[in-house]
Amino acid sequence: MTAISAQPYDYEIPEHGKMALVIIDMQRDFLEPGGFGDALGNNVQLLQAIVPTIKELLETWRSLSLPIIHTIECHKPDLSDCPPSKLNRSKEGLKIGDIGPMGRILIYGEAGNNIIPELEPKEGEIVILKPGKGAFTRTDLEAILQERGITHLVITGVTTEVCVQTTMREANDRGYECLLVEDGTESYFPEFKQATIAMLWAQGGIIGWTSAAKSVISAMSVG
Ligand code: C5J
Repeated sequence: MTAISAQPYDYEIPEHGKMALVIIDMQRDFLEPGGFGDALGNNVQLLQAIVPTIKELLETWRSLSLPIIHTIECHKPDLSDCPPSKLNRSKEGLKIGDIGPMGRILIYGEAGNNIIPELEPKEGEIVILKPGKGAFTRTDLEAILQERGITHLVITGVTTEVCVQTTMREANDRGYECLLVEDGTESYFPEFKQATIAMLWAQGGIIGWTSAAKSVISAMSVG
């Protein structure tokens, strides 16, 4: 069996079709200049730097006809799926549902809520609309994975310590074998990214594995 060189040890690639690429929340409002993240004073260039890497992984998965999952953090226009505990937390005054630079913040269908054009999903790829930080919370993701026999998740996206880490922990608890691509994920706070990576594979891979995109792609090409 082919394996990906990873931390804390090699990650075995399962049989064809069982390993999905997961791309978390690569949305315009988080990544683009003039978006919500930018308006809050975050350096969105940090997040933009991972786009070519994720694109390369996406092309690899597409060329091998392997399952691809995109997620979008979003809410219904009436906010009925947004608990007060999430709605009321905002440091800068702008809240979910308010008008931001690219439409209502985190509302499905608004311009800023869309996935960036470079990584736009193609027909047949799975798109999970998630109201929480984790992609399993109040979504059909687990049922979809079970139906398709997917057991392994190669995870990318933003932000490392929030939606990416939460999703990986949720997946790990459900029995999925997860690998985070280190240069395929980013945070507005580099120290949070590094801390997340270190804690995921501590204690013999307590949450899973991490690896570089080039190691993933070269193992996929061989396998
Ligand atoms: C994500 C967030 N996608 N940081 N959202 O991480 O609120």
